[in-house]
Parts: sequence; C-alpha cells; structure tokens
Amino acid sequence: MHSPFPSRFFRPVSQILAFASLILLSGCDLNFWKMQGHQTTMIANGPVAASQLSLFWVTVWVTLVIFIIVGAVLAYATIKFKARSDADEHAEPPPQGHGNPMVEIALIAASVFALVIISIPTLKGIWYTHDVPEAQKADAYNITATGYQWWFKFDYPEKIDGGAGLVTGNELVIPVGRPIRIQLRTVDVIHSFWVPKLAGKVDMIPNRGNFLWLQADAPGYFWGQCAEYCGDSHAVMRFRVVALAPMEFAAWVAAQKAPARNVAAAAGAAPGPRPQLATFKQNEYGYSEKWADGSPINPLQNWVDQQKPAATEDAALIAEGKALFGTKLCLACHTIRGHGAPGIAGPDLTHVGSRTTVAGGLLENTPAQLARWIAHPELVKPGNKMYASGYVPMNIKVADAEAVALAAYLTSLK
Ligand code: HEC
Ligand SMILES: [Cu+2]
Repeated sequence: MHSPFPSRFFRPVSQILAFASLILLSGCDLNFWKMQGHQTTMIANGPVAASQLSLFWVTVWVTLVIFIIVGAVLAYATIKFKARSDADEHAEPPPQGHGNPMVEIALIAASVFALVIISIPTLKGIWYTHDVPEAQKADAYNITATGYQWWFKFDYPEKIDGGAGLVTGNELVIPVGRPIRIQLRTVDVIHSFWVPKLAGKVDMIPNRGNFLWLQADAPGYFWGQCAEYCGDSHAVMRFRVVALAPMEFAAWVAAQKAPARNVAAAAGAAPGPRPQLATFKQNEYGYSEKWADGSPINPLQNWVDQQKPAATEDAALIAEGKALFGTKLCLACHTIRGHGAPGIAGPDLTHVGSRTTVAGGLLENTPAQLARWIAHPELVKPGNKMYASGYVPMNIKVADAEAVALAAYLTSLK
C-alpha cells in the first residue's frame, strides 16, 4: 500500500514520462504531429477513404463529448471529496447509498443514444465501402492484385470488362474518377492490401477470393503497404498507386502493352567508363523529398519524368546488361516481353525502367539503387526470395561492374 512516493507526486511524473516517450517514439517527426505522412489516414483522396474518415470523426466527436462529461464529473468528485487532512485520510468512509434510478435510466438512455449516433453512419459506411455502388457498377475498372512475399503483382485481365491485358508489379496505375474494383489474391501467406489515402485495408487470404474498391478523385501518387504480418520483410512490403487522368491512363496502357524497348548498339562498340557501385548503409531506404536545387519533389511529376528514356544512354553498356540478364539466369524468374525472358517467380520487368520504385516499393528506381539491389539483394531486404530461392540455390554471383551493366539495361526498359 505504501509507495515510497506519495501518489500526489507520482501520478504527474508518470504522465510526463508517458508523454515524453510518445514524443521519443515519434522521432520528433513533424509529419507525425501534423499527421500528414505518406501513409496517413487523415487525408482522404477518394470517396471510400472519405467515408471512412468521416466515420472516424463522428466516433471521435461522440467519444470526446463522453470523455469530457465523465472527466468533468470525475474531476469534480475527486476534488470535492478528497481527503484534506491526516484525520480525513483515516476517517471511516461516509455512509454508502445505492444508485438513483432516474440517474441510471438517464445514463442508459444517453449511452444508447450515443451508440445509435455512431451505428447509423457505421452501417451506412459498411454498405458503401463494401462494393462499388450499383449506379457506378458499369463504370468500374477491374484489376487483380496478388500478394507475394514481399511484393505485389498487378494484373489487368483482358477478359473481365475489357481490361488492358497487361501485368505489372509494385506500381498500380489507375484512371481517376472511376471506381476501381480490385480482386485480392495471394500465392503464399496472408497479406493485406492498404492504400491509406484511398481506402481501408482488406486481407489477401489463401484460397479465398476477397476484393475491395477504391477511387481517386484527382491525379496523384499514393503510398500503399502490406498491413498483415507476412514474414521477414513484411514491414518493407510496399507499393505505389498512381492515378492518372483518362487520356494519360490510356497512353500508359498503350506503352505498357508494347514489348520491351530495344536500344541499338553499334556493332563492336565498347561501353564507356562505368560509374562505381555506390555504397549505401544497410538500412538506408530514404526517398528523395527534394530535387537537387532544394525545391520539393512532386512525386507525380517524378513518375511522369520516369516514363521517358534518359537523355544519355550507353548503348554498349545496355547491350552488355541485356546479355548478362540471360547468362546470370535472371530470365528464369523475370519476364521481359520481347527479349526472350519468360520467368514468373519475380516481378514482370518488361517496363521496369518506367517505375519509380524497385524491390517492392522499397528503393527509389535509380541506376545506383538498382545496381545495389542486383549486386546484394540480401543486404537490402531480409529473406527476399530473389536471393533465397535464386542467388543461393542457383549459385548466382553478380560482380559490381556486372550489376552496373544490368542496372543500365533495366533502366532503359521504359
Ligand atoms: C529465384 C528467382 C529470381 C532470380 C533468379 C532473380 N530474381 Fe529478381 N526478383 C525475384 C523476386 C522474387 C523479386 C521480388 C523480391 C522482393 O521485392 O521481395 C525480384 C525482384 C527483382 C527486381 C525488382 C523489381 C521490382 O519491380 O521491384 C529487379 C530489378 C530484379 N529482381 C532483377 C533481377 C536480376 C538482374 C537478376 C539476375 C542477376 C534477378 N533479378 C534474378 C526473383 C528472382
Ligand atoms: Cu505481406
């Protein structure tokens, strides 16, 4: 019973400690306090997310009112009846009465009222977010997303409602203003598909067809994340969603349907001096938030720029990388349409150069990061299958200079 500290002293101290540890845990990140990070649910950029966010606020306001009332009564009782002297502290408790029926009935009625206020929008929200509303069904665009340890495959099946008939990985490109109905599949364990600014998460469960729908109100670049623990690299199993206006979307589809780009090298030309493989710290996964001149990066513009071939390309280096893609057996696991690579264990790389990220949304898609990944995937992403099921059993070793050539080749695949 007798703590070394009087509770008068101890309680505020523990509260200050709890608050301080919250600040420390947040890493003093301003975005944490503004709740404006890449994966915030406080920003809704589509009707599904908006419906979920408004439900969140209804719940917050109702419970805040309850909190204030209960807190005020508690504070009043605590101050009014607190022991004011030693004698008070050791006095007999005052006579205990039983509750007042009117007060109890009023409290029950108030609780029911609060629950009704919350449950009406909850039920409406569940109905609305479950599936594309009937009136918009005809306009829905179908995509299948499949979870792999630790990346996402996106299929645009041709058979369903005239889909584009293409496959891509880790970047889901969608048309704005249309409901997107996403079939959720997995080839291994349970994953969860989550694009916080567009819609809440839904699990991808083995042998069970799940789906969700979402819609983007305006063109944008959104972060997605696997939200169900799925093994070693679960925390870095990410993806991006790029929402484009209808014309731009159609252009993207046409570009993606084309076979891989060829960069012709003059016969007998030797590659120019190749850059040194950059060194990165093991946990260095940062994303550039600013251009070289210090102005903030517009991620959508960055994505658009990524669609175009680089101004300077070393055709001979690219040709060397293309040959290595065969001799190093990369083609056993990756498809590059038009270049004779048929593998399906890893992401489709036919247009990998046009994506802004690689390694399951983990690294920025720059030649340096690509080479880093190809040379030593095991140092980037713990447990990844490219290393565990490829490099180790197939005895694949990629020297730094070879990784640079492979990166140049893959970068050219716009
Ligand atoms: C055992 C099959 C296998 C082999 C062999 C293999 N990969 Fe992979 N690769 C994968 C898998 C699986 C992933 C996804 C890993 C992840 O993100 O967790 C991947 C990811 C990649 C990515 C990132 C793609 C993206 O969109 O995120 C690139 C680039 C890549 N591999 C290039 C190569 C190259 C170059 C080689 C040959 C040196 C190679 N791979 C050999 C299976 C393989
Ligand atoms: Cu996962």
